[in-house]
Amino acid sequence: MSLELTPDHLQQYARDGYTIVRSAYTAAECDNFVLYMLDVHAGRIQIEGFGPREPDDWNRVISRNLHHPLGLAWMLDARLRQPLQTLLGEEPDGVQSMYFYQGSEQRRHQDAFYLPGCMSAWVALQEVNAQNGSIAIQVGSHKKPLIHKQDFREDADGSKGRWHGWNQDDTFDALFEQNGLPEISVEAQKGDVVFFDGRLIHRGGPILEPGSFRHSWAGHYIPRSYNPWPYESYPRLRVSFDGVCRFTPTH
Ligand SMILES: O=C(O)CCC(=O)C(=O)O
Ligand SMILES: [Fe+2]
Repeated sequence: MSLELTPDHLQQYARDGYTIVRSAYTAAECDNFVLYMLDVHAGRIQIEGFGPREPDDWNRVISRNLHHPLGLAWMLDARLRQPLQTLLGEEPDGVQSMYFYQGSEQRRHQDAFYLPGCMSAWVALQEVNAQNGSIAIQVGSHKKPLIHKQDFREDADGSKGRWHGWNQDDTFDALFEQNGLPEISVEAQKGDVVFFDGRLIHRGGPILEPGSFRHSWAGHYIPRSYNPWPYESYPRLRVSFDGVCRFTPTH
């Protein structure tokens, strides 16, 4: 079983840098994940490295080298394999997942700045809207420049990167302005999945109802043959859809 990407999905992804597959997951699957993560949060389910947390700590859960079982199952869900392969042009490896209890209001960024080569599958586990914080994306920005870590560097010979001296968050706003493309809010229903290009500029939109829940989950994937990795002292775990784990070679 797989999620079907229609020609319209493929055209939109190529043109706009994202596409939405509606009702990809059942309500029961989403509810089950939410209950599990609330149980992990409260310590009713105990998993080493994942809680329990302080009652008011609803920060996102980021999994890179340590995955909890259900997050790993979602990251490697067989239905995602074919669409990711189509969009990446190659067999995907999962490199990260994030669980959001609440909207992030994260400032504008490109995921491929943090995880070069990546694309994302972002799933609404409940209705996501302006009240609980949608995600906002700059349509078509994946075809514009990508900010790289080395843009902030000054090399030994004194040569400076394009964004040297800038506050990192501010650079994405500056690039957003420079691109001059429209920004839209993505509103999603429970079970919808948004596939988006890692170069797309996006952010966690404002939350009109502070403290409200916005259960959602994102998986990040890279092509199997893709090796560049900017964090030289940190090996990166990558997991194939066959469940094979390996580390990206460090350079
Ligand atoms: O869900 C959000 O608020 C932000 C999501 C995001 O930045 C991502 O999935 O890469
Ligand atoms: Fe992101």
